[in-house]
Amino acid sequence: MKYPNFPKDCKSMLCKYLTKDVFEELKNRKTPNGFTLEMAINSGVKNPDSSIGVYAGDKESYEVFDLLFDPIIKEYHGFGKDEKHTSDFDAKKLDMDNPDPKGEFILSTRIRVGRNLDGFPLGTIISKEQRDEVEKIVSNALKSFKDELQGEYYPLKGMTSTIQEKLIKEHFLFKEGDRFLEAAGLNRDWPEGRGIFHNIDKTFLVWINEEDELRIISMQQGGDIKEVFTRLSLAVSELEKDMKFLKSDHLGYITSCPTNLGTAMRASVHIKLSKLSQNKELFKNITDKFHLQIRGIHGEHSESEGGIFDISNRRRLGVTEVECAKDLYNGVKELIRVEKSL
Ligand code: ADP
Ligand code: DAR
Repeated sequence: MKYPNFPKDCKSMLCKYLTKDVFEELKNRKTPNGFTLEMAINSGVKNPDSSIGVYAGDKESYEVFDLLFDPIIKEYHGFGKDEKHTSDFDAKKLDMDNPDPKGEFILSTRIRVGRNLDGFPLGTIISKEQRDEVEKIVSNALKSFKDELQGEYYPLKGMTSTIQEKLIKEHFLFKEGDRFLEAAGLNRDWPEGRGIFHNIDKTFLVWINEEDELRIISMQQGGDIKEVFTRLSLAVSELEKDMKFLKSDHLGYITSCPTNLGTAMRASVHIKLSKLSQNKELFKNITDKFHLQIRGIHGEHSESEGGIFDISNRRRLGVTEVECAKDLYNGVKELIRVEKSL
């Protein structure tokens, strides 16, 4: 393997931290599942416009390739290599009202966590047989869910393009063909082993074998962050009765992308900020101050439409689930206060 030929204007964390020395140290290492440095960095090599550019193949990747992952985790999460992550998913600790009780600004709220099964590699090097096994384990467990969480599993294989496009358009289903995931090996055997579970109201959903083996999602119209969080917390604890998730004392829940480690939680609102968004500097100052991330109306790598933005917590590791939700709440309160003042 040769040192990659990064373009001069490459700004990814891969370009920044894969120095020639780190490359020489890591280039011949392999994890117990056979994951190599070349596999870990392929997405960032093929897509030099990546923000991060690196994915893990298993829990061991974060130790075997620590010289590359540690500085990336430090820069993205502000989390040191000797720190320990702690979890707190207790909805009773969320002392918050609805930040937009009249529904003037927030169209909808969505909170998701990524999870991967203990005993399996991550999606980047999982075999087809293993991925099909993950689909079977998770979809079978979901079949027994009751009451508000009761629903049905819809495999992607055999789903009509009309239904697929409608679910994507309505923000319920993952998009296809993301070039970053493609180059990371996460789209292999597509659509085999992939699908979506959802309850009748589409307020509880589980994506199976997209970027992570599970994306567990709670979502609804309006801004009641606490209600969405409470439903998600219940769903995750129900799933934990039937399966063990990959985690470590140091990094919390293990995910394929290092940006999702720890809580693997992204708590977001679709919010209309037509005045504030005209002042890009002020908008960014507020989101930076409150550790928020701005995405477009169709999530990552999409644009906003009609002054509506996807605003979510940026910190996921070294903070608890309760703190992720509070990051969103505190930031949204300030964004609404400033929008009203303009
Ligand atoms: P993820 O959040 O799962 O990492 P994306 O950013 O691609 O992935 O978002 C996935 C889907 O969830 C997209 O269709 C996006 O529009 C939708 N979404 C995200 N936040 C919200 C929200 N607050 N309300 C409705 N849909 C949302
Ligand atoms: N697009 C990849 C991943 C960034 C974080 N988003 C995830 N994991 N979906 C990049 O390196 O830009």
